[in-house]
Amino acid sequence: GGAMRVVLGDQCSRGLSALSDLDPAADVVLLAEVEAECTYVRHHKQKIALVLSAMRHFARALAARGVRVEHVRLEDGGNTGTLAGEVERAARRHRPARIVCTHPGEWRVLQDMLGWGALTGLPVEIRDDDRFFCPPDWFRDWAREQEAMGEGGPDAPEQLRLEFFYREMRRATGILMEGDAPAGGRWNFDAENRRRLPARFPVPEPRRFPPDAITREAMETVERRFPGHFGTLDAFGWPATARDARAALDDFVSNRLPRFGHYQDAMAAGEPTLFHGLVSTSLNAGLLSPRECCDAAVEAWKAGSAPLNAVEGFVRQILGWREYVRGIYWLKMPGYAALNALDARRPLPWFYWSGETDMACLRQVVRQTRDLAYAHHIQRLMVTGNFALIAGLDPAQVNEWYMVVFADAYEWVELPNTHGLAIHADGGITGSKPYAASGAYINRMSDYCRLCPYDPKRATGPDACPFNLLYWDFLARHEARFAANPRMEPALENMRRLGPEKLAQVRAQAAAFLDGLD
Ligand code: FAD
Ligand code: DLZ
Ligand code: SF4
Repeated sequence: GGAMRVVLGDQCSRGLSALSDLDPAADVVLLAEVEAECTYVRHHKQKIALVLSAMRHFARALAARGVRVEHVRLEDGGNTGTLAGEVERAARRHRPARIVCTHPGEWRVLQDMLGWGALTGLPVEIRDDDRFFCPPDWFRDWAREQEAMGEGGPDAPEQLRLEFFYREMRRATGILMEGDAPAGGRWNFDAENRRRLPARFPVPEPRRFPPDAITREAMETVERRFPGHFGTLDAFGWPATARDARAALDDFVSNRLPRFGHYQDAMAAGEPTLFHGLVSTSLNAGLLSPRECCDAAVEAWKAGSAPLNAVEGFVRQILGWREYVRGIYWLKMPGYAALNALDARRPLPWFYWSGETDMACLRQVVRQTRDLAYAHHIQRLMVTGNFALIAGLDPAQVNEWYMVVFADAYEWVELPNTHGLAIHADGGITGSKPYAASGAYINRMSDYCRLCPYDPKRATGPDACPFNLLYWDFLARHEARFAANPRMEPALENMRRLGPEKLAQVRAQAAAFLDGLD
């Protein structure tokens, strides 16, 4: 017997390690659509449709190359509904000599996979997922070194910082390097990447990919099987094949990358995507490689069609942040998911699902998320994330929300962004200080406040912006903890400048606002 090679829904990559030495004469490839993966969180309808469509396209492409493919569809009779159940069933049918897999993206699935050997009585080989730049072991060693160098010793998590990691990755890959030096003489052009979008600034429509017959069928399956899941399918336009994913990347590089840098942190009403790449769904499902993305951006810079600040900014997100959060995830799981450093306990307000709130910024972001399964980084971090942080929302519920609502959500990337960057539940493993901000930040970086009944300049009175109330209340609530962090000193200083009387007034109003949320 040959090998049974298991391909998960986010492993639809030609170069997948589990397929590298495939013998079409002897081997079989298993792709299993299963209920459990569609419902372990109630994913956005677009995410499920995308993954099912990608699996169906991929299975077809393999079969067209003469590979024996066992593709179990969600609605096939006898489908056990779980990955383990389908692996066992397929092993009984095909009697392979061994099972070959690629390391899964989620800790939960790894635990499952580690049991497949006992379940089938077959040897199971789990290969590294080499679709990333940085192997988890390499990250582990790097993190240990950083911790050892930190003044606080091995328990000082503050030493794991993106910037240093990113430079190592630049050196290791040679991307945007000129010999030993960073291209253009600087590692980081962030300071140039914080512009507000000028009024009536033209924003190109990103290319959408109208659903083909396979995607339409996947969408019908989703409507039939998961009608109660969050979100709508009407605007589905994600690429579901490697070829379309590449076309989407090219569309970004030609039409949006040149302005990606300057407006990376901007937000604008009615502009859900601005100059962003829209590549995360493809990257995470395996339709696009991170190397391809970085190379395409660097090519544009070399050809003179995109400036370095934009190209470096984009490369940093993929070569830096994406790899960094994955490293943190595998270093810190499973404990990471349960962290709650700020002891946040408040339940997630209903408007996160309904969009029914008079806060214009939150309304815009939640509604576009429902319709598109997408929000860009600053919306995720500084609107829904910031509100969750300063309102003290329960990390487990916040985490679940982020897993549910986005088409690119997989726990390895979602969890460190949520528990780390957005709500600081990890106490500083990912970033050295919480990204807490008042309404002034949202007002500076967007035009949302013009649509809002609240006033971003007020912190008391009936039209005080809730972000202001909650921001000051958040700082006061955690003053003792934050006083130990020098990076929080300027914020605490501003808070103290309000004076005890005004602060008490703001906090009383914050308490009333929070009571009204439940
Ligand atoms: P662009 O802005 O064009 O960036 C290019 C690429 O860089 C992205 O596609 C992504 O692959 C990578 N990238 C950018 N920022 C990050 C980051 N902070 N971490 C990891 N990769 C990054 N990204 C996900 O892919 N899945 C998630 O579930 C997810 N959840 C998030 C939750 C929160 C609270 C926050 C603050 C961020 C989250 N991100 C997540 C990161 C980021 O917001 C998205 O990757 C990005 O918005 C995707 O859109 P884009 O492709 O247009 O990105
Ligand atoms: C996300 C997802 C969905 C919705 N459905 C399936 C599926 O039916 N079969 C499958 O193999 N994978 C699916 N996936 C992707 C897995 O959830 C993903 O592989 C794990 O979360 C690990 O990243
Ligand atoms: Fe959001 Fe406050 Fe601006 Fe309203 S005023 S849009 S709540 S930041």
